[in-house]
Amino acid sequence: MFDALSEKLELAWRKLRGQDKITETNIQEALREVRRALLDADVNLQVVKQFIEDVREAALGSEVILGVTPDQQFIKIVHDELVKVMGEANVPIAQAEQSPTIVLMAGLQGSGKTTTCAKLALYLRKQGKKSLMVAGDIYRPAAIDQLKTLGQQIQIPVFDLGKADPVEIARQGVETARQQGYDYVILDTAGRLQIDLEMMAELERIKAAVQPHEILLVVDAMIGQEAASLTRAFHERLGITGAILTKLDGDTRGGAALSIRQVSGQPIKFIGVGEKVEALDPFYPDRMASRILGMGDILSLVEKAQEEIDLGDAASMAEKMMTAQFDFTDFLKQMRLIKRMGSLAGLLRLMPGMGKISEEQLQKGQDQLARAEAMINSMTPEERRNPDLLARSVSRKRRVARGSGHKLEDVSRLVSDFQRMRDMMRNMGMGGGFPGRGWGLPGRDPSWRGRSAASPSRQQPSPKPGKGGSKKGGSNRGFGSK
Ligand SMILES: Nc1nc2c(ncn2[C@@H]2O[C@H](COP(=O)(O)OP(=O)(O)OP(=O)(O)O)[C@@H](O)[C@H]2O)c(=O)[nH]1
Ligand SMILES: [Mg+2]
Repeated sequence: MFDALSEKLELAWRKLRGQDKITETNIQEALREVRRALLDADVNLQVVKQFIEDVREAALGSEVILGVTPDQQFIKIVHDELVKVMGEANVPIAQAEQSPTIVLMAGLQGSGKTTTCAKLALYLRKQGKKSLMVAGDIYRPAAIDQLKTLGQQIQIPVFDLGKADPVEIARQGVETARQQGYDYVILDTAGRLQIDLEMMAELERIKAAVQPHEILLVVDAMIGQEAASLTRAFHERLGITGAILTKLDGDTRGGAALSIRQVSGQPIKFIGVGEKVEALDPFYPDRMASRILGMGDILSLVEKAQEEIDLGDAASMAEKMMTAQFDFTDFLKQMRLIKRMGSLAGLLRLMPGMGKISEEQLQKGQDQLARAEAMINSMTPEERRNPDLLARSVSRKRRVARGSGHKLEDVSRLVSDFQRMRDMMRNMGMGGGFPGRGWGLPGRDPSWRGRSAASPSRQQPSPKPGKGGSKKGGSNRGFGSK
């Protein structure tokens, strides 16, 4: 799901990639792409306008984060704003002080009300709560049977009075639940093709009669743009307390999720993700934001980078790289940092576009790093500081090979790769192509970091900004990757 939206947004990130920081100018275009993507995804225009303004403000006011690139940082900002629009945290279903908690389902025809009654009852049972479902749709011929069948399937009782007055059915259903000690009573109601006044009036009467604790608007995610006006109409008449967004498993464009909260101020509480009765999940704004952005889990990468990277360490590493003093000891540090941040496989999966990397490729990369580490561990401290010692001496290389259980040519390749990379850094006057590059780790782009607000005292006269850092394909150039 949300594929269309995330593909569009991918463009926005791409435009920021290779830039060295977020500025008024380069953000213009990225914002335009975000705007277009959201509109294409059927997000309501008003919602989009407000959203873009919020993102612009947040982006321009943001501090550079060490170890992540501007596009990654921008994604994080957009993500955080999405989370804000959708309501920060999950809001659980109401629980009345005195049982039963009365839940009224409302929504258009076919939005999933009846199915969701059963899903909710099942969900609540897993929380140890007993529910009674009430068949309040007397208009559609098979509606009562549909609810009963679902009830049998999950062994949840259904209260019905056949084709009686829906208000009376609701009243008696609630009364029965009260007498029989149910925790929840879930009222199914009739849907209509359009938001018609009669249906609203009936819902209002039911509301007045039973005073529900929870009025949940069931919205089919596929209605996109329409979600805004639908939500408004129901909220004005009925005062909804929340929403359930259904059919998110289908090929939807996701816009509805953004509109509901914005328009009503009420949270989405659950999402329907399939036809089966088990297919109901609590709604988490942050997860939904990640899904909309389709960026794997790049946000946790940014957060990890924020947490894990020792700022001082990163800055001195950058200095070393600029003066090409980077040695095997630093390399080892970098690798340990990668390890601390989780497995290489895990890390790569967090990267946009890396989701499809094969298990085999991942394993290979991981093995290569492990091999390099083993070899470096077999070096003397002197050799680590001065890789040229190894380059000049076959017997040293042979010792390292033996000590680490590798072949002589493995060690030779590690050393020559390392030297080549260091020469390259020296030539550019700055870092490039060492492990960690392209993974958003320190050293990715020292010129950017050099200007970081977090280390003003370490500012360097920035050498040819971005050159090494923006070249494509560098991340494949690590040790032993030939
Ligand atoms: N794929 C998918 N299908 C769903 C979901 N929720 C409901 N459906 C399907 O949508 C169709 C309509 O669901 P109902 O529960 O009958 O909808 P309703 O709102 O009660 O419809 P009316 O009673 O006619 O107003 C059924 O075929 C359900 O199986 C969902 O989350 N995912
Ligand atoms: Mg129904």
